[in-house]
Amino acid sequence: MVQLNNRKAVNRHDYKCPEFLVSHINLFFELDTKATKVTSVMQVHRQLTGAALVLDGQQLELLRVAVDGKDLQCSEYHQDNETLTIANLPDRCELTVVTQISPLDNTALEGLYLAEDTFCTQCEAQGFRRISYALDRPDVLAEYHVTIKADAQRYPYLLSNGNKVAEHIDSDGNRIVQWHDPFPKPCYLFALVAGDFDLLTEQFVTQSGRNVALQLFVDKGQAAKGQFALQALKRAMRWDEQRFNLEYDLDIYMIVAVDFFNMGAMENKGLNVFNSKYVLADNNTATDRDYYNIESIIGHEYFHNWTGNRVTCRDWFQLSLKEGLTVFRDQEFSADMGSATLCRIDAVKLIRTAQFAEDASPMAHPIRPESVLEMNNFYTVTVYDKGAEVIRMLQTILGRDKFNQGLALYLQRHDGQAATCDDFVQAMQDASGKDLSLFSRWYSQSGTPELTVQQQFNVLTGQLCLTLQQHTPVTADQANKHSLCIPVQIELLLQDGSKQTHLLLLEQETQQFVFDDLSTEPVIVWLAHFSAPVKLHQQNDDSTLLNIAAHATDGVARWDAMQQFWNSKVQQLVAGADAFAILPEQLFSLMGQWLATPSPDLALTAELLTLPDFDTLAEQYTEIPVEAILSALHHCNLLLATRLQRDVVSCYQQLSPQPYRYDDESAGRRKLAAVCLKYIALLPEQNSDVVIKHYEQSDNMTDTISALQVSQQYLTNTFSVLIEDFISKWQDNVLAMDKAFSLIATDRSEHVFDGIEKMLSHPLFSWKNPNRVRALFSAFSLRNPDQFHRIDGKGYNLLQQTVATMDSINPQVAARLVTPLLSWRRFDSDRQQLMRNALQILASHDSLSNDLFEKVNRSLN
Ligand code: B3K
Ligand code: ZN
Repeated sequence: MVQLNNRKAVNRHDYKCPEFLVSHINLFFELDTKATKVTSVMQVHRQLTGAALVLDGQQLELLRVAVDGKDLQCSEYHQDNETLTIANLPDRCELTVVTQISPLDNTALEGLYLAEDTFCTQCEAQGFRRISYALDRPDVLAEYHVTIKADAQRYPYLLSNGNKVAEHIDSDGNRIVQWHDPFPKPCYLFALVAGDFDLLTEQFVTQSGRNVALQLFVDKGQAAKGQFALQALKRAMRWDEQRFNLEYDLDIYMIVAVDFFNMGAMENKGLNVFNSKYVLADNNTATDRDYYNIESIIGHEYFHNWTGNRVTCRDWFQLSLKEGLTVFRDQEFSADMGSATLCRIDAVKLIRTAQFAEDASPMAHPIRPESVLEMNNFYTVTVYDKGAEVIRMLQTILGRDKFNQGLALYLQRHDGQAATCDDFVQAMQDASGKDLSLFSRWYSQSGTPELTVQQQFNVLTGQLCLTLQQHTPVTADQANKHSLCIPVQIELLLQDGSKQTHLLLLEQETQQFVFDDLSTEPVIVWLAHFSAPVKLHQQNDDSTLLNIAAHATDGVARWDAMQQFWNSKVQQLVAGADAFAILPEQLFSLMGQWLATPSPDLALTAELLTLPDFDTLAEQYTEIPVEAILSALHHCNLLLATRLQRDVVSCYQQLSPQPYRYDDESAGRRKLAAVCLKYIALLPEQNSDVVIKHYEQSDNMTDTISALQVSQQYLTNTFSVLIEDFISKWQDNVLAMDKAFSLIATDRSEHVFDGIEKMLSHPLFSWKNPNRVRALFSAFSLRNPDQFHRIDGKGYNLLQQTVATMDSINPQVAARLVTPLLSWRRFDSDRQQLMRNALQILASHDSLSNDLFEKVNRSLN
């Protein structure tokens, strides 16, 4: 344990088996907004002779403790702010603990809280200890019986995990419902919901012929908006059977949508709780992106039923065991449901921006962290998305069949258990017969490996020699780095039009790979499909990259070649080159062709025509040249708009809107139209009419938002008119208003500060609702580099004040919001000073949460 000002960080290597286990828990909830009484009756079994039982508990009022029915006196136990300790327990006993809590005052949204009028829980990672005293650790698995009592009229639905076993209304008008979950689970998977909802139902017949009742609970009046999510659930259930032979196990699967939620959703056994943003959708209010996210998150939580719930984590350091694997599974699901190319491009973008940035930040950590103060700080893009890349690399190395066998073995071996990442790799190794000891370093080493590749071709012998070299720069958390096992997929494009794909397994620092009998020197597509989460340094020149972008079979490789092309161009511009001089004619003619005859995958064409964003470009630099990148981006976009004017306009005209449907083809059409609209808006002539028409003719949220985004970026006056119209139309719809909040917060002009200020007094804004706060402030700090990184520090101050306000309300949200300030070392000295000042102000606050303390402290020291 490391002491940080009396705060206790926990280290992975300090894991100890539990001293006691709990086989059964009976919970009785008497719900009341301010004084909920929780009676917990646990069957406790000693594992270690002599040990005292130490239960976790926070912000609980203790009413009673009894052992085998006999009340304990105060002197027979010890209570502090975080624990309840009872010594001298028999080896087996029934322990009763009665506590009282106030859900109404729980603004942290951890434990039992009120989401407007709905009682709702969030227990992962350590929220259960805010409900009752418990062994709040994932390796203590118990069978739960839950009884809920609440006013029958106000709370027609009283839900918990598993199967409903009884329901009645007592003489006082209270509804009493009992639930039993036959699958032992850790307390982080416990859930309770009480409220009044509209209920959507469906049936699912599993592959073995069992009937499962599907129930989706949404706010009153919102039933029609739940249909898409419910159908997505059925698709996910079928897909998991077909792809991994995994079937659902209970007779009922419930999902509840609430508007107050700290993250996307939670996979509680049989009773998922979702942020309503990832459930509610119809064509008027949801964008194509919203539909995509809903399907993917519905899938993600469902897939956790096996990877997370049936087999859970031994300790929280193993989080990627369930999260990396489940993200991989949801990515595979999305790829099968729609455009696999677009899914992969999305995943790669996230790694290249947020994950690489995290590796370069003070919060750098391996996918299996080593030391943690606040667990909630480690639900990161590294644990989740790099974790998913590690799983994907395993599939690439082993092949899909062996990988599937490995997963089946892992689930069979550890069903009903709390496992480790090592257990997972072991199962993969045993099923495939491949030694994975070197590969497992991906779990313990943090940082972004850099790969330098070179090719040499001997015209006389037809021999191609590839030299690959790896190097992982030091990170904030780890000084020594080692070579990793990196699967490098390549595609050789030969001059006769034929293609070869090869998988190179780089296991040493430097390695050579030789290919014989080639008639001519091939063009090489490196790291095809982004086969490893690494930065690539390669020698391909402009013309080669544009050739790959034009001719590679794989859409991801084509897109990636364009990304590499623009990365190198922006570097040249930042170094002082002139855009007119460095953008080759080949580029304009290629982009012109794409506009003239877009490929059948219109969304891919849209991606090919779009420059990398600020964050992607910034990752090339140790010290990020903010103004130079923004200005390079602007110049390139402007030049493209001017040079491609005719093609853009005619492409846009061919994409005339059709009645809205959410499917791949029409979503691609809208995406390409939006890209064209952006270039049209950038043209020197006054093009606001086209944008206004796009807005006015729109019958769906996607086109509406495209018109708003484009005008907000390039046509300020038009934006003012359109956003006013949008707000008056949607002023009563929170999810649509979140989009307005984000648009206002990404205004590139200094008016953004007034805009944000004004929105803070909008009737729908609430500091207590994470969706509202994120819609304004994450949008501002993550997607408005012009104003966030202002050289006068106004952007940093705004974020600092927001984080300070949030920390006393909801520490988890505050700690997420602070992230962009942590990387102050990546900026010039003026900005460094300003960002550090902002962090120091935060550090000086008296009652900083552990969440914020850990991040600020890591960044400043
Ligand atoms: N397992 C939850 C995340 C819990 C976050 C706790 N701060 C959602 C998910 O990954 O599916
Ligand atoms: Zn998850």
